Amino acid sequence: MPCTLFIADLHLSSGRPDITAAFLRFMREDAVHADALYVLGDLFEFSIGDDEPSELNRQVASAFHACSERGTPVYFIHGNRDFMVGRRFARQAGMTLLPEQRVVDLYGRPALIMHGDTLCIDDAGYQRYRRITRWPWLQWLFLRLPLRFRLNIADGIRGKSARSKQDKMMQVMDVNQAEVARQLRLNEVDLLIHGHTHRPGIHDLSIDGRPARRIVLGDWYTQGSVLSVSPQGVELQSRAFKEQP
Ligand code: LP5
Ligand code: MN
Repeated sequence: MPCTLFIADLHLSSGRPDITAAFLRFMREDAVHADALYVLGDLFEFSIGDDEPSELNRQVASAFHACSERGTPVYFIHGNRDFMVGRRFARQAGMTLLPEQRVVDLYGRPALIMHGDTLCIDDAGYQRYRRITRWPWLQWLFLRLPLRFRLNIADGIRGKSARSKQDKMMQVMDVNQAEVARQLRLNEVDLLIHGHTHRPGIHDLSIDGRPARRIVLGDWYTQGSVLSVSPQGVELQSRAFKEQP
């Protein structure tokens, strides 16, 4: 049966080989049979530039490349943790970098896809930080720093972010419903697919009296989370991690 797959928030890192193994298995066993694979951000725990020599980056690029070679195109939207993934990695992975949001056609039904962090507009501190770190000249400068410096800066931001999250209410870190409705109206769609909040679910909404749907992908901390969309409908699936021998 034809299907299009969506994943997000894998947070791949060298410290979690179990997640990497589950991801590579998903690429070999599932992704290659799909019409397309969309990665909606936070594939990596963090990224400090494509020039980082890492075995993990090489493995991921090669898995994506093999998938697209076998006929399944791979599309990537940046998350708040891997927005420094650039054109060089995309080329190595044979994947297409998409802008931060995009309307795609899913078997005749248009859907708006994004990472989801831009919907969390009540998190003012984060939105300010986000705007600053997207300045092209700041990224240009950052990429010219030695890798060790960049790693230190990333560690600093990660620490500050983790501390500031402790003081934020869960509601502030979730999507703003008015912003969800605004985006659905603006893009003239009734389906929104995103990740980021790590609160998987399928939410049926009513926008101006018309039915709409918001699908949230789950993270890959304890199991895989995959959205499969086919002409028959949508299914939010999980993939158990294999027991370590
Ligand atoms: O991802 P999650 O759920 O843990 O938290 C996010 C928000 N936090 C972040 C920070 C990232 O996790 C850090 C990733 C590091 C990437 C590499 C750095 C490359 C830098 C390149 C610069 C050009 O996204 C968190 C949200 C939460 O989601 C829920 O939505 O609340 O946001 C914060 O906690 C942010 C704080 O509110 C503010 C942090 C200020 C940091 C100040 C650093 C100054 C910038 C300097 C730039 C060089
Ligand atoms: Mn995120």
